Amino acid sequence: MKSFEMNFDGLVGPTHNYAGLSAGNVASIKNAGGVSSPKKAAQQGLLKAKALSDLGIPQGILAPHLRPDLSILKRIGFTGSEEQIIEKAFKQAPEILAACYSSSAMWTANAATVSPSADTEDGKVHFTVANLNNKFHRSIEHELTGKILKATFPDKNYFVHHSALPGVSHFGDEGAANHTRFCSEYGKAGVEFFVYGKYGFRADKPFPKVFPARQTLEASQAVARLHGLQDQNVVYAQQNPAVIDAGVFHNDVISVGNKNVYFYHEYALLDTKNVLNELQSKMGSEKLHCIMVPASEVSVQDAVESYLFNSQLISLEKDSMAIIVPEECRSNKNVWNYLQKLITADTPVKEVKVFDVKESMKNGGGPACLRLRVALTEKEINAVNPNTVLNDKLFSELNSW
Ligand code: SUG
Repeated sequence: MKSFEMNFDGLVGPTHNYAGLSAGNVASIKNAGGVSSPKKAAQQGLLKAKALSDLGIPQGILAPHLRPDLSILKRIGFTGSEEQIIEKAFKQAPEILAACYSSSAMWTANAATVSPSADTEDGKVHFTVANLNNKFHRSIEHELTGKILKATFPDKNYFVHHSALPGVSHFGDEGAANHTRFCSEYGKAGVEFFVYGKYGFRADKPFPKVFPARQTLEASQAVARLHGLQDQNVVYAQQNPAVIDAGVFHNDVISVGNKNVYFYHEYALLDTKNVLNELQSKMGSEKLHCIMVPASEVSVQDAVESYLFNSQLISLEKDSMAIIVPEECRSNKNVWNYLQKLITADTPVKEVKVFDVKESMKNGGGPACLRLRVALTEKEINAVNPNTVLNDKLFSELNSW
């Protein structure tokens, strides 16, 4: 049976802004108070999504959330008409109001963790919506995100939806940004790779000291349990706490995988050698191409500034891949030189495609942050809500809107 990887990009909402809400995310803090253009942001995101769809990669769009989130403002004691609530919050708690205006649901890599039907015990596609509990403005996303995902994947014969894990730091869960899947074909059983920043219940284990680790091992294990994954198809790895302290707040800022390719920075993980061995042994006869980017060529700082690893690795023809990178990779000399070398080296990555997603980048969201990957069989893809599928008509409707 045919299988696909479909990307669901978040449509940027009309309140997209730079409020400096994400400590540990260098771009968010650096650009706090800057002037945003929600319109440009939405158009940049749509252009990227449309270009991928034109390359033959199925593409969906997830709706933005209603903002400001008045229900939260009511819950914390603001009363009156909508205008009065906003006015009072603006006077008494402008930081909280800013958080309630955030368009952060656009980064759908944080919407959920998804396990394709080939990996799960019951043969259905499983979604666990991420609690995003490390940041207030993101912790208010999961309820509506869950509803959007249910409306996008409504057929219970194929899709199972789990609600967010308990909303405390012990179970901090940031969804697909800390999850990669390796496989030979999207429709065949693969190895699900969960990267966590710290242990939720073990203070004696390593953890970052400057910035928060948003994902715990226990959260990743809970997701694997909920999805009915087999131990022999799962690998857990701890992210290097030093890179979190250098601004790598999600694993997708320091590594990315697709099919049988793992593209990662030398310092991404804590115990690289053992992790790679485990990945290869669980992949069985399928050879995993591990492309390690050495710190001598691209520093962690280069990676954080350029978002080289927040790229999308997409499969074009058999065994050939393209890497979708943000403009910032072209303006960083070390990164650009590295990319030129990469596409001529003996790896499946043969092409670089550059996209301008600056509006999102200024909040620390690159091409890969804007998309949720869902591997689907032909039957499952036919069960996706057709109104969410990006085609010429939806593209032009959304652009004119
Ligand atoms: O959670 N930025 C987001 C960026 C998310 C990026 N996602 C992935 N790496 N997958 C975050 O830090 C900034 C909002 C502000 O400052 O206004 C923000 O939420």
